[in-house]
Amino acid sequence: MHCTILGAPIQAGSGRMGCDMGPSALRTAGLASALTELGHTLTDLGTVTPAAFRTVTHGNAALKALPEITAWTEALTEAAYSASADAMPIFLGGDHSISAGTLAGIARRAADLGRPLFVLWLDAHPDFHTLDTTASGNLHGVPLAYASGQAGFEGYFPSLKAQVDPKRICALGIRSVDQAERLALGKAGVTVHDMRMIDEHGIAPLLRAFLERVGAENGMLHVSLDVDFLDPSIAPAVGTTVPGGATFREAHLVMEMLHDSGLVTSLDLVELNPFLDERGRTATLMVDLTASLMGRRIMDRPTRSY
Ligand code: Z70
Ligand code: MN
Ligand code: MN
Repeated sequence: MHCTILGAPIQAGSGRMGCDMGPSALRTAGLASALTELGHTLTDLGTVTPAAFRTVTHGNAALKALPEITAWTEALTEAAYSASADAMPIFLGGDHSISAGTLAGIARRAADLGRPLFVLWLDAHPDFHTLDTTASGNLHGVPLAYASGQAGFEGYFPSLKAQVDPKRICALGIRSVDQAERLALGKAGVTVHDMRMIDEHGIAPLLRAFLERVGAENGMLHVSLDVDFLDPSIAPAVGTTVPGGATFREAHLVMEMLHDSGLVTSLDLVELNPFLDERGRTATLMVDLTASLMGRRIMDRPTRSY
């Protein structure tokens, strides 16, 4: 497979500093060689440049860095659209606000190709706030709501050329949800597999059911991997740790199943804050998980088709 790597060093969406070092840490942890060792070719397109900042005011006084995030979203939408023309783009955050742009661009690509776009959101949080409902004002809490066309972004974020159908989103690993998000997710019809579901059923059947849907519709699949999907004991380098996350084995299993499905067409690696890491272990884990998604395996086995 041919991959393109794009750095999106945004940190203003997380409300603290450090995520701007994420792309650098992922490269240092050996992302490129992990991919080439698996036989993939890649082009590192470097760092995306945000559009010019506009002065904007919004009634929600809690909002942080709105001009900066909208400027990045504008540039990332274009970058994601271009990068998905003939390769699998891998977007290096940066906090999760990068996905406002990556999803908007990929959705436009999918619309061009006439294929349905599915999204697997691997995160402790659903990031389904609107500009009106976020209480923290941290815009890494809104990308999924924006890209799936929820109301309240008009006039602030770039208008969407194509949106993600909320019914084609599966959020997995969720364990921190605000009340406004809970209501909006239900209303929009997003599939949310929270930690209780994972504990009751196991992660594999939940993912398999989703992959079967993607395969049945010949869908494209965008995977958005937030560091805090993982348990903080194995992934300390994140500003918003939530206990009870995915284990090392669950996370690798998800990635291996994604690889076997052959369905993944784009990937976000987000929320890595290298300032909070312990000797690069979280960056290394994120690279290892990417390698599993791209075909690294313990033993050869027959692939499963969906
Ligand atoms: C909370 C908020 C969030 C990521 C934390 C948390 C949002 N719902 N998103 N980490 N990636 O502040 O809106
Ligand atoms: Mn997130
Ligand atoms: Mn999160």
